[in-house]
Amino acid sequence: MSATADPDEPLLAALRAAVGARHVLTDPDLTAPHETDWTGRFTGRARAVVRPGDTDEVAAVLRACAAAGVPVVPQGGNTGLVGGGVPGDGEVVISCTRLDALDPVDLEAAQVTVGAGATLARVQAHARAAGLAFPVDLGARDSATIGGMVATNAGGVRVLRYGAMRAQVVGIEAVTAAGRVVRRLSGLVKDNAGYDLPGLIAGSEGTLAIVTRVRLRLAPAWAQRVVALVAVDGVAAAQRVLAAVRGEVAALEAAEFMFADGVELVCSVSGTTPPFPQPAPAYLLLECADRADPTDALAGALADLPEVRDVAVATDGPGRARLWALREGHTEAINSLGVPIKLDVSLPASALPGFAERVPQVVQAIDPGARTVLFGHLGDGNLHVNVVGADASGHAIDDAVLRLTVELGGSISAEHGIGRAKLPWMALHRDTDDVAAMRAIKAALDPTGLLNPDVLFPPEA
Ligand code: FAD
Ligand code: 2HG
Ligand code: ZN
Repeated sequence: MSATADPDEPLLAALRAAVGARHVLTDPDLTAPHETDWTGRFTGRARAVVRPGDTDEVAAVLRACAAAGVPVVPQGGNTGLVGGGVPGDGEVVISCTRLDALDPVDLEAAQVTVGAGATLARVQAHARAAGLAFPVDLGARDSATIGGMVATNAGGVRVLRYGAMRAQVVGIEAVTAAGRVVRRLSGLVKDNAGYDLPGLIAGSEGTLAIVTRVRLRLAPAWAQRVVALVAVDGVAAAQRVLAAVRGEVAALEAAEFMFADGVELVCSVSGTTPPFPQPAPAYLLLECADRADPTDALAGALADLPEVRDVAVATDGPGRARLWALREGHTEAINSLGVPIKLDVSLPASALPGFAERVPQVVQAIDPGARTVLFGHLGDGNLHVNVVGADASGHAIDDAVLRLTVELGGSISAEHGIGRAKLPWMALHRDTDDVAAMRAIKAALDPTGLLNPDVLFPPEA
């Protein structure tokens, strides 16, 4: 009896030739971590996971996959929360984590060029060592990569001062589906010669090109920081406090919101002490950073505000980290309860309190046993809706929450993207001509649908 030839072998051989045999993974034990997303809600099967080491290898991998007619899924740290970086059925996953070189910081320009696979934490440390700062920050900093963050236009906790990821991108090097390299890394801050391809690739969720290097804008490394946890009655009270602080303290760089139940969950999962002897209904976490100590300015802005029930302040590193852990611990604490339904929405400021009140009711009406945890980036009008204890394979809760969001004038994705998670609701939020324009751009850059074909665009009717 003759052995049946593996139909994937010609492609695998081409991939091995492109990146070296040890960077083509097919053993299920090795591919598994690349096949399921961080939440556990999205999972699939990769034909192989390849780990190119430079831009030419990325181009060679794309050419090999194009020749075999096998689509690819770019992946960074696999911390995305909408299933956009994991395979569906049989794609080749291109893991970008080996593209992690860091160029020296350009002090005159306050910029740095880094590999797409460098983690956020490494880039932050690299900038810090040169006396500057990379200002985007988020809880997944030890795993999330710059390429993934550009591809999702990640937000994080400092958007209100510095903007999201796209605002930090001065230039990009990326490989298109045809294996062509689009490169704009000169660092020119002003360059209006034609379409802004880096701006377009930012937020494209791996559907237009594979990002290989990024030129980033850096910010001052502030010497002094203060964090305040402000106990309040709810969203509207937190908004009034934020408006007062924002108007007075230019050094404000984060304004995060949490409800009491989320904070209790974090404390019980992490075994930490609650922030105040008496819990408050909600909390606003504020951070200010400046050259001179911003504590007095923050205290002055908070003094006499009737909405402030209590305040805990920290200026030293460990104290600030303890307060931040209450906010950053939410995602992990929620995952410890089971596979969550996660929706990250943004709303007009005026609609935020009503939305926060109605969402748990909307969820309860569908599944009385489900638990809704709300928190988010108040300064950006961005709430994270997490539902646990519900059937995460169904879509009724996603549908109801996203419909409520759009009805109130909000966006179905504030920062995590559409991925695979929100395909059915794209047309709810973006009108037909918008989607048609996006599809035309996709078709121009990726005519055969090689790059992340099941992400961002719902299948055409
Ligand atoms: P992946 O998850 O690997 O991929 C994400 C998307 O980018 C996929 O569509 C993938 O195909 C594409 N992609 C990845 N690399 C490339 C590349 N080189 N070229 C082209 N496309 C690529 N997000 C926020 O916005 N704000 C937050 O505050 C935040 N906090 C988080 C906290 C925790 C604890 C966790 C687990 C996640 C959090 N996230 C947050 C989500 C996540 O960290 C971000 O979406 C991040 O940008 C993903 O980076 P990654 O390298 O893990 O990308
Ligand atoms: C955050 O802001 C992240 O912490 C994750 O965007 C949100 O877990 C979530 O839903
Ligand atoms: Zn967030």
